Amino acid sequence: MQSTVLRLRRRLPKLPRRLKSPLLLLLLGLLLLGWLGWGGHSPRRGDRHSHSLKDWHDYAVIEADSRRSGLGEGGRPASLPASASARQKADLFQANGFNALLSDSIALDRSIPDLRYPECRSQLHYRRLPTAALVIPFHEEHLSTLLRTAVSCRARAPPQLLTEIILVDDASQKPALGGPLEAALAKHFPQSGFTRVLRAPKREGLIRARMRGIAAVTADVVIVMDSHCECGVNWLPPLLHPIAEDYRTVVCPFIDVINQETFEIRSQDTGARGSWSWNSFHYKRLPLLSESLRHHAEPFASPVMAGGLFAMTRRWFNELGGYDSGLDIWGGEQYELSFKIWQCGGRMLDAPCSRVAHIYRNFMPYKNPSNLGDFITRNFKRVAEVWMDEYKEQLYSTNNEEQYRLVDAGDLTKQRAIRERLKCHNFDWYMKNVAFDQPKFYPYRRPAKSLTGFLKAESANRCVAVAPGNSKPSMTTCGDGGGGATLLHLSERDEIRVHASPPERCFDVPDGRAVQLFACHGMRGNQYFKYFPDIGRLRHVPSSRCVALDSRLEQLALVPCSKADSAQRWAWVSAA
Ligand code: UD2
Ligand code: MN
Repeated sequence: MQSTVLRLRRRLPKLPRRLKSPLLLLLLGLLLLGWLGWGGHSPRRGDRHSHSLKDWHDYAVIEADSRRSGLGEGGRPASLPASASARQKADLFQANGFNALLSDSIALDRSIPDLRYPECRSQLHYRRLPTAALVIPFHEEHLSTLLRTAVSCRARAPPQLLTEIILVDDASQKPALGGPLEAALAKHFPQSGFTRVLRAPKREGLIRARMRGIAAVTADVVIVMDSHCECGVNWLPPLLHPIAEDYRTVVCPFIDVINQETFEIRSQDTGARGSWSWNSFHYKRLPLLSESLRHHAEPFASPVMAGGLFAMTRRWFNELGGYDSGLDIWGGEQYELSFKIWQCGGRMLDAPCSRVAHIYRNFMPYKNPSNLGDFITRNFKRVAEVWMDEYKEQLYSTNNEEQYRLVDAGDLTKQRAIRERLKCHNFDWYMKNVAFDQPKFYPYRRPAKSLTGFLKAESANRCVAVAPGNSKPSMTTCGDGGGGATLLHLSERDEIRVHASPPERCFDVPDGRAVQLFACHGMRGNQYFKYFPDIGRLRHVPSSRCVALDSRLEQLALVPCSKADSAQRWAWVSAA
């Protein structure tokens, strides 16, 4: 503060002394307003200089919604009549992952609850906003939930802004998604050319299906949506407003929850920033920063999008080369797009005043092509190899590591060329500037530096014992102070030394299958281990495999690292 004032004083040398202090006060006042965050605020009714802004609410639609009554109206929980067939309900639930039979009894244009913060009701947005197209990929979606997505988003969007809806059929087999879908679209959207259905000749996965849809868009902005959503009050203008200021800003709505059983619509929480966990690469969330808590209706920066719902200019999407077309079926694309948006000079915001509800389900109801192998790990590896630099090792060494190493990520030259061409920041920049508090909530898993104690299998009360003449460690019951277990030392040279028997012997894996004992050589090689205390993993570095309790042979086996395998979890129990 002091130095700001001083700097200001120095910049005003020519002014008469009398004028200096009022001017300073004015400048300080403006600075203070800036600090309070007023500068970044969305304008609202009553603000001055709002001639280029307007209230985009469609009060006729809001009013009509408020007068509706019936099953599921207002997003209230619904249920099927007692006469409904339990068998049919169960079959449709199994095929869709949600109560599709109930969906068929709820109006496509049902009313929804206004879950927004009250401040959103008076938010103004630019009078001139870019046009937008909705792109909805679907694979074996239930007809009524698919139609409801299009109908509800259209009904609550200004017609001059939402100019087209493109549905991309990712090789669905359900008969209802053929002729009946087209007939229903013609009925609900009579305006010629407003909806289009593109049909992929063979199964592509949601990533390439989205790209097929986006390539057909003529509007300025693309809005990607899952095929089982419902749009909230005035959902579109808050997405477009920040984009109108900068075509490289990508904006996500808040995602509310449509209950899979009752179709009730509720909010998830009061908002959060997107993130991931290192030891699963699952989408996770970070708490809001204090500034957003104070101005909770204002858009805020988010490191990662949830994936399915976002608004982005066609121009920026294309400049980024779209998605990596080598990503198959499902998964990882939210990271790919988020990382490159940020690393290559754009930014990503969540807009609390734009709400879209989505049916979350507990299982994936559709089948995936069996010839693609483990496509999720491959997708993750493609993203990590192109964008995450040295941070990728965090991902590999604390997950199903051997799988990550074995999977062939395929050709990455095109993706790396994009990063090169756009002179994108590296991942370290992203971690420090965008996901700066991520490690606080999802910490890096670091190996221990050195430890002394008894090695205990967490899946059983078994501890490692080394008898003087044996060539392999064996197992014994862990007792007080170790019982019959042998004191081991994880050294700073990353070897596991057996203290008991001079000359000291070390864990060694000469055959890649089981832990044996050899004279310590201090050269790492086959004696090179890392222990990750947070996940209890004891990893043999040269083979990228993990030590597991072989309870049948009562020895230490080397197996592919797996998070699910409890036999691979080890605790280092202190001797005291
Ligand atoms: C979440 C995201 C989804 C995507 C995915 C990870 C939300 C609300 N959803 O998926 O958008 O980021 O995580 O990749 O953020 N689909 C196809 N072809 C396929 C498989 C799916 O077109 O082979 C469609 C499907 O009909 C749906 C969309 O892709 O419209 C997403 O699939 P989902 O709803 O099964 O996945 P979800 O919600 O778990
Ligand atoms: Mn979904």
